[in-house]
Amino acid sequence: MKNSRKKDVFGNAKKWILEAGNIIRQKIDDPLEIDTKSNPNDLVTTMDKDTERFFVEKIKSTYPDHLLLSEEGFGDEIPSLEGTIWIIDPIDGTMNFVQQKRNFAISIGIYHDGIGEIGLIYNVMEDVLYYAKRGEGAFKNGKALMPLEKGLVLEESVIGLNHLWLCENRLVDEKIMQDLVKTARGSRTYGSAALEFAFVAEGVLEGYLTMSLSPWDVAAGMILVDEVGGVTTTIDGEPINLLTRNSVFVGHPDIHKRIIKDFISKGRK
Ligand code: 2AM
Ligand code: CA
Repeated sequence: MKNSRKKDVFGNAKKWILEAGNIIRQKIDDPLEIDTKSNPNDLVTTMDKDTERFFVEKIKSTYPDHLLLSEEGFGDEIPSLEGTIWIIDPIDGTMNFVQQKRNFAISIGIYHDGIGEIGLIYNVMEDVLYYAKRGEGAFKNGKALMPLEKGLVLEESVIGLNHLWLCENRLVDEKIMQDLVKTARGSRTYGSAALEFAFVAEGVLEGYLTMSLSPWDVAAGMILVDEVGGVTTTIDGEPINLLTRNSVFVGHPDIHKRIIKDFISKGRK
């Protein structure tokens, strides 16, 4: 993407994400219509859909040549990553939004011919905006995030884990995952993949592993984490395919390497 175009796209994306967040904050106590999707705990609300429609309308009227891949389906059918594609989760952490009215984010990743150019993750209730532009670093409320510290060890790391890993036991041996949790200094489950990526980029979480995420859960976070020297792969260390669901393992490069070598490679089913 050309630099002048990128600046314009970033400016609008930032303006729209803050605007959408502001609307959500104003309506946070309004009654919600809640539906379920793939399972009884996979929630969607009118707010998810209205927020997604807000972005579709803005993007389509401003950039008619851009495409949109988004969670609630108001975007385009995306057969390939060719062109400029906005990959959007209007509310990441919908269960947190419904149950806690906090700890959720709007996530926007903008890709050009498959390359991540711009990522924004907005922690709506805390009014914290993380963003990154490829090659220009990552930022939190305008302040540059530092490159991830060298020489970290797992024994002093905090790892984000989705609880489904431990109880469903579908991909990795349960005992191995217990060993991982015992070896790390601590584990956390925040319930918003986008925020977990942002925390890895910020260096407050050394890794985050989960069984199955969609492109919109990871698109912005991957760009953010890449800018500070972090790594995002599937749990087997393979590249993420942004056209399908993937298992996801994002982290500090040393911790990522160690967890794959000493844990996942030994417990993979
Ligand atoms: P969502 O809130 O946008 O659905 C929860 O640990 C994290 O996993 C959230 O980022 C959530 O995104 C994501 N997730 C992806 N697929 C999910 C599913 N089928 N059910 C619940 N959470 C899912
Ligand atoms: Ca969502």
